[in-house]
Amino acid sequence: MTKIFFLLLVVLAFSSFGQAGETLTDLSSKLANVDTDGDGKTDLWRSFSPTGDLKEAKYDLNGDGKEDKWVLYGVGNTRKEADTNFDGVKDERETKLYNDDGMIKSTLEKLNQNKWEVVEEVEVKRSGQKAQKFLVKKFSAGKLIEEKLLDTIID
Ligand SMILES: [Ca+2]
Ligand SMILES: [Ca+2]
Repeated sequence: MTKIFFLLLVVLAFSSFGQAGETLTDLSSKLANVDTDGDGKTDLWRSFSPTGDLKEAKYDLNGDGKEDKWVLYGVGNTRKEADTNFDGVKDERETKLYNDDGMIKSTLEKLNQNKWEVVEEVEVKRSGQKAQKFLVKKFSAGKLIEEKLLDTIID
């Protein structure tokens, strides 16, 4: 951790980023290209909107220099895609939908014999502002195999 922090300091010292009053955390969160594991190679590429909002993040999870996880940040949604076995083909994707109260639904899909299948859905249902119910549906070969209330939170 100390090593990564030191590298970050070095990167920041020689980068063109930096405006008066910004903290280190602010600066590191705005770096477009990041070497998260400190091996000298970029493994996280990010792009931001003109207003500074994170729009897209791409990751190299196995250190081969090629992207294998992509996350798109939209308005009220995020979409993640991944090549989990690093064969160059995306095989997992997840969509999350949000409203002002937080996440309302997430859907996880996996590629199975060249077909996308929904394997899990999570729905967050709210009753007023106090109760949250997390409903999980699991699928196998396109069929619903389990449906349960995962959790109930009463504030
Ligand atoms: Ca990779
Ligand atoms: Ca793959």
